[in-house]
Amino acid sequence: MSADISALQRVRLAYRPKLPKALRTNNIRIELGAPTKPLSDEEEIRRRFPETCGQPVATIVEGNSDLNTETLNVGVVLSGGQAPGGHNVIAGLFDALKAANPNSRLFGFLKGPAGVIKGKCKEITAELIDQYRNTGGFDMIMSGRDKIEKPEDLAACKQNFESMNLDGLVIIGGDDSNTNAAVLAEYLRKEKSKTVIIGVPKTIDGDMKNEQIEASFGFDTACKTYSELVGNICRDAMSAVKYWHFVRLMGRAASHVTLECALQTHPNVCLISEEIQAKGTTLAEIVDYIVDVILKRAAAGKNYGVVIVPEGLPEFISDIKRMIDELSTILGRDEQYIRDLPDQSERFQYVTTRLTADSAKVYGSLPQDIQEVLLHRDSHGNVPLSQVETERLLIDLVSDKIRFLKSQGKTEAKFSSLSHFFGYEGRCAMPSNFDADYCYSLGYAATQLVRAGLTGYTVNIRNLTRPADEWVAGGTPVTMMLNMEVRKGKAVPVIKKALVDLQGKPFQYFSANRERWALGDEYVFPGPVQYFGPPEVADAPTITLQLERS
Ligand code: FBP
Repeated sequence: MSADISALQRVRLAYRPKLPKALRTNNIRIELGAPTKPLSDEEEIRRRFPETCGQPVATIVEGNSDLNTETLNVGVVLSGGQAPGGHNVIAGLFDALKAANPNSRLFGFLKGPAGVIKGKCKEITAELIDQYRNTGGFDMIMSGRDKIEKPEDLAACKQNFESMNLDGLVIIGGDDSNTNAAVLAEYLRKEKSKTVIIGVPKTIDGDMKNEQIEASFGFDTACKTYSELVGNICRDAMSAVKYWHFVRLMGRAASHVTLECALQTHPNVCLISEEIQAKGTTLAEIVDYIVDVILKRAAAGKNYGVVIVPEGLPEFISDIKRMIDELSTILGRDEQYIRDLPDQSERFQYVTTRLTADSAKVYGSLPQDIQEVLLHRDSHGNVPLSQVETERLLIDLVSDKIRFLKSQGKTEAKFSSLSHFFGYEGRCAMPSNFDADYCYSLGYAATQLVRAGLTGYTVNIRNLTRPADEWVAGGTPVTMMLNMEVRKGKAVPVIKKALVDLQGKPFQYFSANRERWALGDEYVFPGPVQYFGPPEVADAPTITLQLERS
């Protein structure tokens, strides 16, 4: 790491994250609730997780401590995409371990789950962690997207844990990585290993949430960072009065990030994939809707505006979704073969002859670069949506339509467009106070679950819209969040992704206001993340969380 640090980073290194009241004392115990059930597909999930399915919900409460105070060796790994606050989870883990027993040790596995399989790690010392407190990024131990899944990988992990005398491993990851944590926990239990596995809910996408897990960490900072940028663009649009800005926002399948940014900035158009899917809206209808807003604004003398779209959009447009699902099945069978074909035209030929006629037509209508991206899946079977330039596709289709309408003498709208993608800009931002506190608390609580010998749990902190003092920490059995889904053509157990709830308050608020935002210039400018100042500026959680919990 560079020896030069910014003035802000210097000050942030000294920031003391807030903890829930119960975690501020060493006199704590775990209270266990009633046995739990998987979300659905109970029989199949019980069959696959006989050792860990049905475990009770855990809550950390004050008093009568019976937690392990012996010396513990604990590992930590960062899995998947970066999210602001990862270093604070590790800081919380470290501080809690040392508070319980100063001889306990924490080891960071390097470059994600691959480091766990290969047994590559470094010890997290006080000197090391002190350089990373309250910083963004995952660079202290780095991340990766490998999956611990094959029998030989599971066996390698067990062996590494034995040789390190590891009492617990904390996997910081999203829905797929927490699912993976459950698989590893189940395997280790069956093998009578002493190592317990605890997951931490991470992802800027905001899609790992449920009754127990109110938010994934990183969503807060990422959305605030993107909202600052979208707000700045809104102001530029109304200053220059000559551009339509099309902004795609990261967030994978779910539209939580885009919805939060809309709530924070009030753009003229915001597409929510879940609504598009529910209504069965086609690509042509989406284009018609955007063109309609552009023409109405042009008629009012406003040849400018801002459109925001979620990166997951293509997977929610009915005909494109069908085509992607068919492609996934083909890739599940022949991925390597397709990869090895020498050029794009052969891949195109191979795929289109195996798709149904309708899907082949949809695939053929997409630009070549998008066709190529759609032939890839990550280790969890996800389409690499961050590389699909939906904003450009929409600009092309909207331009064509406006050109056509002009040729018919139906409009005189001027349409000049610019495209943006905000994704990687927000994933390593310096964590907001909310994420700094939340992540530190998650790490602190994860240590307590390890001390209690629990395995196959995702740590949770509830009551997040209240001051940190009133937050409640605990653990959710991962099997409670599982359902069966088809990935790469095979049914597998996975944590159900939380998509935008169209009956939920955040969407309802957006839906009630979007018409006004479309035609008026009702933009809001959130400005940059603030670390100092009144709590309503520096500590407030996202609007989504506030509305959901109100
Ligand atoms: P996680 O689900 O692992 O948290 O990743 C989130 C994300 O930022 C998505 O929003 C995005 O689609 C993806 O990662 C990009 O992946 P990559 O980092 O491999 O380019």
